[in-house]
Amino acid sequence: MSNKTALITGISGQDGSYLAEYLLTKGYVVSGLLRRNSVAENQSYRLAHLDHEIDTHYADVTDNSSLARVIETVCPDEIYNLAAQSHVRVSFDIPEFTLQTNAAGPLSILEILRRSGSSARFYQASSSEMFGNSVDPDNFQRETTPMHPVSPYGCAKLFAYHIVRNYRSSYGLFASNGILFNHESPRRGSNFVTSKIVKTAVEIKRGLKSKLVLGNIDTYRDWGHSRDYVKAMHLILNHEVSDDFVIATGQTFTVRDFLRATFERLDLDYHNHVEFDSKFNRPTELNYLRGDAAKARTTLGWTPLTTFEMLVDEMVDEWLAKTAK
Ligand code: F7E
Repeated sequence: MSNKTALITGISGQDGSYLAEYLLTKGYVVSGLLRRNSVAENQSYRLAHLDHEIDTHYADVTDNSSLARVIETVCPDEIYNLAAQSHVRVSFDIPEFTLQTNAAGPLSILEILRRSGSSARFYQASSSEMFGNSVDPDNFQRETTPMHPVSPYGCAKLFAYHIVRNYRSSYGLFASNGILFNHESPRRGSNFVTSKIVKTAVEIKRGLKSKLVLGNIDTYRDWGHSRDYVKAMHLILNHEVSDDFVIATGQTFTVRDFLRATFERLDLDYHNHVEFDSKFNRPTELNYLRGDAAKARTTLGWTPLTTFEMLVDEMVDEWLAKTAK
């Protein structure tokens, strides 16, 4: 068992909650940053079951003095920067906020570490959105694939990715990027497409709704499970050297495939319920994602355990249980 201390920014999110659980099983002391929110429950519902096991601090990655205070207080061995404005379409509506949080935020943490001489290891939640519509000739994206983001979210994440590499080479910080492809779970926010589909399909099954309104359902995504992906984050920070790794399943499916699988699981035909609204489209769309995680597999020994079908089943079962009378 470890006696290390981890600090997780974004601990109240999907990945933050799974990572906190995982690190606790490894014996870590776990602390996290919480942003102030007018509805406190929105900040804590994913963490309620860990209430007495973790330590949370009000702070914000856009508020440098609060970051410095928490880092000084917690004195972490490992920092996982999961805090972000994580919605790609919303990043077109609030591009400056997205940049402040997703790009300037990680830079602030790196600067605090550099100036204080801290030896904390730093993990940056980089994203497959950084690739944009760039694909290798064999139809995969990997660490060496050129990155040409197509959203403010992707552009901000690309800055963070590069500044991590820059602080690693310029100052010798242990700072690593996990380039994570889409990853879902029953804890996924309901404005992301998988969770929106599952939640609404279950409500249709229960007679609470009759239709599901979506945008472009012909894009391809490589969907894994958050629970598998947080293990990769830990392996990345516990590798001998800091480095960058693609984390993905290597399988790709369309949104339509996810829709069909979910509705079939509930004995429904999606054609009878799905409508299109262009308000869910993005000004530019990322059409195709399929990640090659060979480097993580061979270097870190990481492999995903959850298949597409298992993911759909788990999400559907959870929403059925939540809405059971
Ligand atoms: O969209 C299409 C949409 O919002 C997936 C984030 O975790 O993964 C995520 O970003 C696809 C897109 O995820 C709706 O146009 C259709 O093609 O679930 P999403 P995302 O944009 O891929 C990456 C790796 C991240 O880093 C991000 O933080 O589904 N789509 N209709 C829709 N999407 C949404 N949200 N809502 C719809 O109604």
